[in-house]
Amino acid sequence: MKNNTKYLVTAALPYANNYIHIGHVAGAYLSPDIYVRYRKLKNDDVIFISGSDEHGTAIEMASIIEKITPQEIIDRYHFSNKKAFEDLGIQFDIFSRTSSDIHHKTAQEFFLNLYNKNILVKRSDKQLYSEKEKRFLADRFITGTCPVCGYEEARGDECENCGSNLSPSELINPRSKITGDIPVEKETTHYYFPLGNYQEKLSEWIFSKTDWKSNVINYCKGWFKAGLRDRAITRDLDWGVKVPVEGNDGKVIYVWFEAPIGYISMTKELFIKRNEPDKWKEYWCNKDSRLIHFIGKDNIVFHSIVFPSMLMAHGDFNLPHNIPANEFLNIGGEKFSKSRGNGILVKDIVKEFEPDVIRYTIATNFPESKDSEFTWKDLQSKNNNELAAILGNFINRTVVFAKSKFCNIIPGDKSLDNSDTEILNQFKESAASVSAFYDNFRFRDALSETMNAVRSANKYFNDSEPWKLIRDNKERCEAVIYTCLELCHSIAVLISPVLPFTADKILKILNKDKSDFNWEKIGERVLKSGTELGESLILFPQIEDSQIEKLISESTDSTAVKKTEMPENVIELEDFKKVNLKIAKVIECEKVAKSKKLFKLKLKIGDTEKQIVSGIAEFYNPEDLIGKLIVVVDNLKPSKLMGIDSHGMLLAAKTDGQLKVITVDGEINDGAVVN
Ligand code: B3M
Ligand code: ZN
Repeated sequence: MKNNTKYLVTAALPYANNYIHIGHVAGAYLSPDIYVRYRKLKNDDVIFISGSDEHGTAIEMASIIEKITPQEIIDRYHFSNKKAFEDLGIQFDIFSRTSSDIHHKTAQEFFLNLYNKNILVKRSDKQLYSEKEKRFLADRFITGTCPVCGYEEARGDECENCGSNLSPSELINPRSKITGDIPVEKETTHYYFPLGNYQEKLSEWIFSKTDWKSNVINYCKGWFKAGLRDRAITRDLDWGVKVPVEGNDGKVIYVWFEAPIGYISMTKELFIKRNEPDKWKEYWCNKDSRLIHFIGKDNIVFHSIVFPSMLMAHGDFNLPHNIPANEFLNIGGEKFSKSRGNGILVKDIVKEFEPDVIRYTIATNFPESKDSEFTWKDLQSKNNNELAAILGNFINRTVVFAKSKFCNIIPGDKSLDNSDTEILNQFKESAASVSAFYDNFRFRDALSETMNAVRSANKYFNDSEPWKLIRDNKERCEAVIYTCLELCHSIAVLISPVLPFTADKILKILNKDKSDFNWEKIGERVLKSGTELGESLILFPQIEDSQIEKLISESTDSTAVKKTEMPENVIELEDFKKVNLKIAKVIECEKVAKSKKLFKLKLKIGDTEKQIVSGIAEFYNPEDLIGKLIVVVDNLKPSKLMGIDSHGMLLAAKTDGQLKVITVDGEINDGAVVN
């Protein structure tokens, strides 16, 4: 019989537009896997759900760039990522996909539930449209300058540089990501979810959570302070879940609305496969079931604000019990980002190292409260100095002793004394404190407490001096080695959430089945004197400097290769000559009403005057700029920003988080050409 409380653990659904890298693993996959393995050892009723997120502009974009169909893209990455997770021992109960029929149906039913209750708002407004491509440029189809930090490659949905959530209309100098086309505004109709209506209920709910991580709470506070606004939940796109209301051809449900519903559809799918088609409801609807979302920090708003408000609006499902979001794992100081391609891919690293060594290195560096770093050197040192020197050493010295002095048979337990029961009891205490850490999502602390227990086993071995006892007191020696073998079993259980492959190897070495493989048996006596042990093996072979140096040089090389292979960054002189850069004098400058970021400037460029709108208002007072000579792109296609015409763009550079307008000294006349 399982314990009563049900746990529904989810890991963010990775987009099937790229390969999973270890930054993802550290953010959203390894901690839930550890957590679920721990829960299972505690005999808890737990299921672990994830799958590929296969819609949205991320997928369509990848298909356009690679000139293949979205279906080919998702098939490639879904199956590859599924295997990568398996290779790393991330053991989902189901890893499905949002392109499945059951997901389309579930997402449409969810949408209709809100639609039929008149919760959704239908509204027409102007959105960016590319006449060249004959499509609305939603989310990642549009790029432009971030109004918050000035990063020029910000996406329509998010700035990867500063993390701001954006909408396409906020981008400065928007252009098509695919063709560079400057979009026009065109009327379109969409459904909106009235997020603002849920602010009060949401904030009450979130602030009642005393055990949530502070990064999640603080993030939400920021959103509440800014005020929640209606969010469009449909898009003019081909690829996705069709809007299930008549008269909406060519429209799909926004990926961030339907993807989290994937957690529900995948739970349904799991229980259909298990021939218990209604059982999913027990996990989603029973009041005492616990829904726990593991995510990286970039997904906080969708899991703590948007999805919960959807669940509130729907009414049938539980709200999340906890959302233990992680920060980012960095390599060489850079955020792991699949879109920037600087990660170490799981499918590659599992060819180099045993999965448990990778898991251990990531787990000791979990970015639980702040960003953390992964290095090859650290992986080597964690393997050689911790896994091999502490854990491997204890198992090895015990079984080698048993083999050479007791013919590989578990020796007698007749002369157990206080010191033996003490160490076994100490393991029970360790198990209790590791439990408390896991219960509170403190994985790093859980792991260091685990390793401390293994250290204490080594100390017990040393203090007992079995190499002396074998001469002076054979029966005591038997009891000590018997106890050490029991500790090996306890260690196998204790480490198994983090090191599942090693745990299996230890059981093999002990020639022990899984009948006592649960948390309660830590510190208990489960072995029988007189039974034969299995074959011993070295659990953690040394990782040599040469192997690490090779990897370090390969990672530097591959960055170099990437840089030179980046054709989109290289332009011909002819291309540059297309840009008319001119010196301009600022004659007027004022803030654009209702905008925090925009200035309207009047410029004198030789004999002409022109107006531009620029996102620099957070960094200057209008009077700072009047009279200054600046550099502008004179032949930029006119655009409208907050309804105001802009006939060019001024040049500015970002330094120490400040945007500085490029100015020149007075020896140059306005109107002069820059080249
Ligand atoms: N696919 C975001 C990502 O891969 C997104 C998560 C969805 S969870 C419902 O970063
Ligand atoms: Zn930004």
